[in-house]
Amino acid sequence: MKLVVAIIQDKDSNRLSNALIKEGFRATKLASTGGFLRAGNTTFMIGVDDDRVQNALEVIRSNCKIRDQLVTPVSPVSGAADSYIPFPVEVQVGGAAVFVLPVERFEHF
Ligand code: 2BA
Repeated sequence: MKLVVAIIQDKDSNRLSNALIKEGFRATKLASTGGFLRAGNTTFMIGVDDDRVQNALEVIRSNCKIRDQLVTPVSPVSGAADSYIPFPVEVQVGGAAVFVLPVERFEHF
C-alpha cells in the first residue's frame, strides 16, 4: 500500500474529491497553506493499493490545473524599505505537488 499526498489548489478540490469517489478511492482532505505564497491550498491524503497508484495519479493529473498567479513580494525586513517598490511577479502554481509514500501498516477498525 502507498499513501499519496497531493497538494493542490483550493479551486480544484471539489472536482478532485468527486473524481476520486467516482473512481473508488478513499481520501482525506486537509486545509493547508503554501510556504511560499502563504495562501490556502488543499492537501489530499489517499491510501491506495500499490496496483492503483498510477490510476490515482491520473485522476489527480486530469482534475488539477496549472495556473499563473500574481504575487507581490513582502518588503525587506531591514534597510532599504523606503525605496522598495513591490512589483508583482507571476508564478506558476500547481496542478499538483504529489508525494508517494510507502505505508508500513494500515489498520481500519
Ligand atoms: P507555495 O509554497 O505557496 O508555492 C506556490 C508556487 O510558488 C509554487 O507552485 C512555485 O511555482 C512557486 N514557488 C514556491 N517556492 C518557490 C521559491 N522558493 N522560489 C520561487 N518560486 C517558488 P508549486 O510548485 O505548484 O507548489 C504549490 C504548492 O505545493 C506550494 O505552495 C506548497 O504548498 C506545495 N509544495 C510544492 N512543492 C513542495 C515540496 N517540495 N514540499 C512541500 N510542499 C510543496
